[in-house]
Amino acid sequence: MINFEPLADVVNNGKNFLITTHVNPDADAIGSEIALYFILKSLQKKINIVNYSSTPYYLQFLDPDNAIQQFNPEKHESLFSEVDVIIHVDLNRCSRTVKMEPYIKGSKALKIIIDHHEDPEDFHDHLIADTSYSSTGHIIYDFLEKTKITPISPDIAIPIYAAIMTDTGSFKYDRTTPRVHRIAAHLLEIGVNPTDVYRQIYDESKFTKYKLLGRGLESMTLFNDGNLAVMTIYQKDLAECDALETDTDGFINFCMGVEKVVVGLFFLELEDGFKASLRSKGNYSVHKLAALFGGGGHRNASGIRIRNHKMYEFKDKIIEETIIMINKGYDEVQN
Ligand SMILES: [Mn+2]
Repeated sequence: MINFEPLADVVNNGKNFLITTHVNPDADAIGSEIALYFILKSLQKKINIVNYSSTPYYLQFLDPDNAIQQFNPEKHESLFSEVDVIIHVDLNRCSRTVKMEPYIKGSKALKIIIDHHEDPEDFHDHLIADTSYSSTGHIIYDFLEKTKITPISPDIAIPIYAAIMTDTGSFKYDRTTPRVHRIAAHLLEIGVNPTDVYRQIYDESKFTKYKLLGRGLESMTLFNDGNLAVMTIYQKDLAECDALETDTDGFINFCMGVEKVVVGLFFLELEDGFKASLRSKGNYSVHKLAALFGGGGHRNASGIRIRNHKMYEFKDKIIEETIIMINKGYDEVQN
């Protein structure tokens, strides 16, 4: 059980807040930022939200005030000395803020992490974290419920619902507990329209995404007797389909839909390196696998991002280590 008192103290006593999250933010990252923004706004605090990445088009509806700014060193440098609190949501490693990292680490502001990933880095003053939570949005909900610091308005309920819905894979992953459904029910009572939130995130995609998905599905390959599925997208595919990195969000799930597959790997070539998304079922821990290559995340969902190296230098090695992990059997820690 998380002790929310330190966070309540900071929220009550802080005056000038900076909120940020990880590179390529998902709906849990953006939803948690916006929920916090409306909480702090209701308490008349000064708030800036600054992210390294721009907000994906299908998440912009979560930011009705257009509060999120994209990081620009010239514009934001002074902010890091002006604010008295920096809150990092859905973030376990400061390097996941990319070029913001030196500014964050150099700032004298009080640093808070609100997160549910494994192995948080020690760069914080207060860690509000628990890996058993479905999402960071879920932690923020509990914070509100426990402390009653402000009522849960629809403005706060919508981004929290989006965070929980997406991080549970629309209420199907294994942290979809009765409690998660009770929270969702409460958020619906407050006024969240679940059809509308789902549609805006998943059913308003650009056609280019589906052209690119075709390339991804075509590339899918099975290894190790069919229990490992690998999908790959190259820069060439992005260019030819006129698609963006964010269009690949969710492609990994198609690897997990294949019978017998227990681990899925999605490789995306980037302009300055590559990223790999790792997913697993049950007790197979892709978090440990990702950690071998400097990545991290959760037991069943992790990521690796490597800059200044070509994808081919690492891809075979990552597949090799995945097969070793699968053949070793279940994660020894879980048994
Ligand atoms: Mn999350």
